[in-house]
Amino acid sequence: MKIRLIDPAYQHPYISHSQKVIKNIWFARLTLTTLAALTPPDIEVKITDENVEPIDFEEDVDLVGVTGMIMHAPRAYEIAQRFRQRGIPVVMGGPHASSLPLEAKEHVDAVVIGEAENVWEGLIEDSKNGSLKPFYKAEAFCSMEGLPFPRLDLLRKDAYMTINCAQTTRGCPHQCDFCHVTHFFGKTYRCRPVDEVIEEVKRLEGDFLVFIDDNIAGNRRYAKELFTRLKPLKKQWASQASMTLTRDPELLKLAAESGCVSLFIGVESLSSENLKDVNKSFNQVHQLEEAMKAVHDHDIMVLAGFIFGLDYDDEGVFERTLRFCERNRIELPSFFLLTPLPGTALFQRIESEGRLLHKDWGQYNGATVVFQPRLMTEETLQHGFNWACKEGYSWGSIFKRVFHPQQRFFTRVLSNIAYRSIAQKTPEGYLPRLSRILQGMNDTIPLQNTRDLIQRVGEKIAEKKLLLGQKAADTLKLYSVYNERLKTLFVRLEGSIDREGAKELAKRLKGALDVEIQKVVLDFNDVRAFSSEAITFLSRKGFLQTEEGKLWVAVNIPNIRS
Ligand code: B12
Ligand code: SF4
Repeated sequence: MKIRLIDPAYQHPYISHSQKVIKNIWFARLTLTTLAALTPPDIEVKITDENVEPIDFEEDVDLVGVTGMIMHAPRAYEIAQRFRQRGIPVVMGGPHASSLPLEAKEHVDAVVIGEAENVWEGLIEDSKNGSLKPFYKAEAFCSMEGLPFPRLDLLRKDAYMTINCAQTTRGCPHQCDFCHVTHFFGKTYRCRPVDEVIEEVKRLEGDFLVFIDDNIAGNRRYAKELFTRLKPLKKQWASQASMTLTRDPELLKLAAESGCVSLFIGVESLSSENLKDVNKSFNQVHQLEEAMKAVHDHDIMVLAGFIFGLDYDDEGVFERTLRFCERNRIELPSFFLLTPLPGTALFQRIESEGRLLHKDWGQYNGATVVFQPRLMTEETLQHGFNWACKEGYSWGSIFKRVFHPQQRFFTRVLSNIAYRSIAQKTPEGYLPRLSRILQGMNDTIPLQNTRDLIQRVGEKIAEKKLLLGQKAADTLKLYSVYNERLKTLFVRLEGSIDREGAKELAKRLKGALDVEIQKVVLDFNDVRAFSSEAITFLSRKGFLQTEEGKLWVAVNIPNIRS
């Protein structure tokens, strides 16, 4: 019996990679090499990664297996159709088929839902007997003990940056709403026996490998043991980890000592509201800069992932994020558009809110807007994203990010050049007009004078002044979001406000005036102390009114202009 396993290429004018880019930065997933390793030895099994070689649709085979993420679905279905036209049965598995098995079944003969380890041999037997079942789903997750080593020998070694990939764990202890991993693996986080991983790594040629785990440090005890055992092998490795890794100095040190040279870390957003909204509050915004520094201090390169289009993102998010990357010298920023993947909590929510634009899976590629964002239009989100991709890999931005005292300067520069070649293909995008203005509306205004402040008690302003020794904040913080759909700027104020602060606020609001802004909502609820001059000034301007006993007011443009 002959089996051909196929990884479909994503065909897209600017997202698909050229052979040269694949050779510079790409590695093959372990999907098909793992399936091949699970195939009984008496069966001839071959792999085609369409990203690096064409598919032979005329090949004489008995069974075709196709994999695919969501965006690969249309191409996977086309491939299946070509083989089925010749009467060759096709089976499909992987993230897409596992999330939407009924849809997949319309295009193939059999669908494997979830992991293949416990069903693949049985499926092959059924195929031999001409009795393929429509669906195969293992009753439980497979054991991580005794997994066969992936058949890396079946890959075209010269086509990739490396074929040296291994997996130490499956799943993730976290459950971010947008992520497919927890949907696929449930709440499990399973670790392979360290001995087996070490044996596999020892067999890899060369001194560099990629651990394709979703979160290599999800179990700190396991990770510490693994890193300790890796040290004597003197390999260099790259992987993915959640930010929690950066909070354990011993773990980070061990990672570096065991050869970790780069980590993909999902930072996702600089807004704690966004992180909370997608169940990722364990990324703590106030610790982000420290976390990036901790990784750099260990000579580990940071590939930081950011998502645009989350519900609290306004037009300022693109520039704010890019400047964060430059300030923190993030070697390789990766920008993605929020993409509701079927099966995830995010998909359910966005679909139930009627915000999905379509279900053309080929466009669910992380670079195309496929849903209605909350605070901006689809067009603004797409343009802002395109702008960030291009601007992030402009020479100016690269220059700001790559110069720092850590080692691996040339690796940093070369990988930026490779990423730049991808980013350059992104269509032109513009920075939303309000972006810069919003930076000024998200700022801290220092207080000139903390004497004579009048304390705010509950919803009212107390008559008495702050008593000696009582503390008032010495800054006024502005937290602003612009809702492009409502054409309204919401400004939440926090801290204390004196006359100078009030004047500065008025100045910035005036500067923020844009034909598009129809309304400004100032929220004074978190202002703890006012100077009497500030109250007079704000009241005279019409900014400060109590409405239903609350200290907030909606200000229309003409009021601000005057
Ligand atoms: C390595 C990796 C990458 C590499 C891939 C390099 C490459 N050559 O493609 C990089 C980092 C570049 C990458 C990029 C992207 N990735 Co990725 N990636 C992974 C990761 C971490 C590991 C893949 C892997 O090797 N797994 C190990 C193998 C053994 O597991 P498996 O693939 O699931 O296969 C098992 C079963 O699914 C089943 N199976 C799978 N296929 C088939 C087929 C048949 C016939 C059968 C019988 C069984 C079967 O059997 C296998 C053994 O049990 C996965 C997460 C994960 N844990 O799988 C995400 C993952 C696959 N990626 C994902 C995404 C979204 C992307 C991007 C679209 C991100 C983006 N927005 O840009 C891009 C797309 C890249 C592209 N153009 O193809 C999502 C897919 C979700 C979805 N529903 O589509 C995942 C699940 C991660 C996530 N957080 O949600 N990725
Ligand atoms: S930490 Fe990363 S891998 Fe884990 S659930 Fe969140 S996004 Fe997915």
